[in-house]
Amino acid sequence: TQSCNSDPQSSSLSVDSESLQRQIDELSTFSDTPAPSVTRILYSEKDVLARRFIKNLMGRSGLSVHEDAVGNIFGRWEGSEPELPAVATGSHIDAIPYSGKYDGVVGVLGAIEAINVLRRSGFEPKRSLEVILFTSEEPTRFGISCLGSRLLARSQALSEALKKTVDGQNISFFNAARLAGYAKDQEDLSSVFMKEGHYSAFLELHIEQGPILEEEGISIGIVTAIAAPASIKVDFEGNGGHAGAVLMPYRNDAGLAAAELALAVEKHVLDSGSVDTVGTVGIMELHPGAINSIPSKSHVEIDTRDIDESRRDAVIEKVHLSAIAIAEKRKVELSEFRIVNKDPPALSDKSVIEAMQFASQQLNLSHKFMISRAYHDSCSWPGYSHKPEEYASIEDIANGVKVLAVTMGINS
Ligand code: HGY
Ligand code: MN
Ligand code: MN
Ligand code: MN
Repeated sequence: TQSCNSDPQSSSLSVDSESLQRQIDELSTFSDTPAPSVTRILYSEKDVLARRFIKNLMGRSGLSVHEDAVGNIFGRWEGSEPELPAVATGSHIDAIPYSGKYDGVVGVLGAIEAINVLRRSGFEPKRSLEVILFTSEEPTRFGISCLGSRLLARSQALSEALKKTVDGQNISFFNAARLAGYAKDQEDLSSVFMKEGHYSAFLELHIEQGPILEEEGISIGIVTAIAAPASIKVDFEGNGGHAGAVLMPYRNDAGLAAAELALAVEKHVLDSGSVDTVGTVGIMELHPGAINSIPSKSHVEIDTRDIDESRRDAVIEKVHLSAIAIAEKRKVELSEFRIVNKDPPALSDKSVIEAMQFASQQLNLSHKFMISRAYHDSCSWPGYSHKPEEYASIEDIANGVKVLAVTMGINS
């Protein structure tokens, strides 16, 4: 709903690109690996410092800040009609091992700057505007992606599962959260659950993480849908043994079962016949991990996605059958085949798509409707992401901030 006197005038919007770039660079220094790589794992010391940096910026932008029991952080600009559902925007600042400095970060720092842009333009929101930093969008530490936002979306299943969840060092989710200053003395996460209708709209500014906008010279990608992601954990167990003494006919090698399963994933994905089906084995661990010991255990994690949910589910089913067949053939035990998440594709709301399109037109920015193949998206080069070479120009980021500011203005 637009009303002339409260709409931000797109011609008068100015992004402080220099400060924004400085903030992106500074945030990237909170990392457990050397520059240009960024590694920022949930609830680590660097994550806590980075969160403090963000809360400080939110405060300086006049937002009132609060955190929930898992560390989702909310910065609120109260509207003139605060009882109306707010318009929210935000993203994540956790970074997978050896990644870059823009993924997620642009959607948090850019959102704070969009608030600054709106304030400088003299805009006064009717609905409240909120900037959200979501806890653990990346699955790195506890194996589940979008942890904070799933809880906000009232995932009872996740809330229960977290009571038994540990990281690779056997640190429980709740101990890790407490060390970071969250989940004080409660294991009940229902306080995180968001009331239905709490927000009227949610927007996210994100680098594209793919090559299309760069190749086509387009400023803004308007995401109409996000591909359906799924992840699976698999364990095989065999007898192990001495790499010299156990002769080949007597082996049941859990490592080779894992290797064969990885190739099966690739085969089933390619057999789908669509380039939109993708599958990756990004984790493969062998136990005990010695050159002269036959692997007695292997652990594989599979990420598979598609814009077509049923086609992706067919791949999952075939991978499961392959895991069973491989275990039988190699006489190892398939001790775990666990689907961690199997999400449907997400569709952007029509009103938000239209607002983003209107904003891009007002700002004279070229734009294109796109599907996000990563869980999120906007403009990067040359499509690198989840690695140190990830890059987006500050001009493109600033254009994204303007589109975000105008879209929030329209929606508030
Ligand atoms: O994996 C994803 O798509 C997201 O970047 N976490
Ligand atoms: Mn990511
Ligand atoms: Mn991201
Ligand atoms: Mn396992």
